[in-house]
Amino acid sequence: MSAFESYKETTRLLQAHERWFQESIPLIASENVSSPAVREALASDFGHRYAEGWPGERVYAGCTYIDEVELLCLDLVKKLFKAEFADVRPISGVVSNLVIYTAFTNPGDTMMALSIPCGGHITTGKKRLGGTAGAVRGLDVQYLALDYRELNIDVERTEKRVRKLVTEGKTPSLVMFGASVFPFPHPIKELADVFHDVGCTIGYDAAHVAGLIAGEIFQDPLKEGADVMSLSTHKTFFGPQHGSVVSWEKFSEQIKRATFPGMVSNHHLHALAGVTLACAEMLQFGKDYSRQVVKNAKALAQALHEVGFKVLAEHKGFTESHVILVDVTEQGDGGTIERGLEKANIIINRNLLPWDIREGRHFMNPGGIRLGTSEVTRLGMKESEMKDLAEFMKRVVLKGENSATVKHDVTQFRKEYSKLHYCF
Ligand code: DSN
Repeated sequence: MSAFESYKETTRLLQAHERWFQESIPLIASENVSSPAVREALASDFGHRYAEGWPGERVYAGCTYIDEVELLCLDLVKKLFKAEFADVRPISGVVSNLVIYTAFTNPGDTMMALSIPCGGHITTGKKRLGGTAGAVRGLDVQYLALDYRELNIDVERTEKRVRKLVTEGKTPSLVMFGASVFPFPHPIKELADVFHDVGCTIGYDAAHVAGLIAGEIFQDPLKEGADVMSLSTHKTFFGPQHGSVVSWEKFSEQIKRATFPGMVSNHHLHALAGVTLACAEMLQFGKDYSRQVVKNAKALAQALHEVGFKVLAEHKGFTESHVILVDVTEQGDGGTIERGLEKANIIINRNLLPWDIREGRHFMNPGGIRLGTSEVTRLGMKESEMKDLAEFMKRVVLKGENSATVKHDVTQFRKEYSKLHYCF
């Protein structure tokens, strides 16, 4: 392909992708869409500039307006998360977690977190699995115990594990609450003393639930005992792809230093401007939005359950967040089902169930699928539409209907939901 043909082809692919997503039902729990104002910020001149350092102490000239935006962003983030201190420079959730590891641990330290099959994120993974905490920061990752039925951290077993680690001379210096499969608030309050009493810093990865925390519909980690919290700004929080760390004033210097010069040089100023706009949107519309996200997740879970899917945690209403986990082992495997739904323009992701590895399943063909309702909520869908989504999924997965027929109906259905809600 010539240079110009490659150029044209890239443009064509971008347009084809946009069109496809406008005709699809987006149910990936870690995704969302940002407002037109945020998208405009992403294309602004801020994206061409450098601003290393803290506002007012930059390494470059030309930062007059950038500094003002960043100071606004800091104020808004502190307000939304009721935090004494914020650093909005980490450029992603992964980088935000690395800032926490750098600020609060030394290589070789023990860190506790959920394992990946139990919903943990790759950033909290062990070295042998290539996880960020183990492979990049050199931490010895030990697991928090998960109660499979409750889909939440088991307080009693975790407490025992901490005591055992202390007697083995492996006292954890950091625990990371939070997860990528995160249907219920984690027991920070119940475990805060257990960790603090052994000198362990309590971290919380709010990547998935930041929008729900800001909307005051989920737990408030800092109030419940967390020392520091990392964010992604683009999952339930509906900004551009970026990160942030919030904490208490007493930890501000070590976090600032870990971020710069530790983890970022430039901090993607176009994204920072987008985050600032999204924070203002969240402040104005976040309570209504986050309540509807959770209502939709519960309604989707209930509707899927009623049409015949095995949605986990039925006995506790399936979820208190944006995410639900479905066991699809009776229908096949998560990988095949993900591909089948994609052909019908229903975009979900396959997911390990906590017991999958033990039962010999693999992340390519796991026993589960994960669904999230943030993006469909932003598109204006409510509880009644969740029944339509469950019906589409039933036709593909349970009835084996031709994907092309369902795709046609999904495309027609999506035409009613082209406007973005919860923005100015
Ligand atoms: N892997 C992403 C998720 O889907 O949860 C987070 O980075």
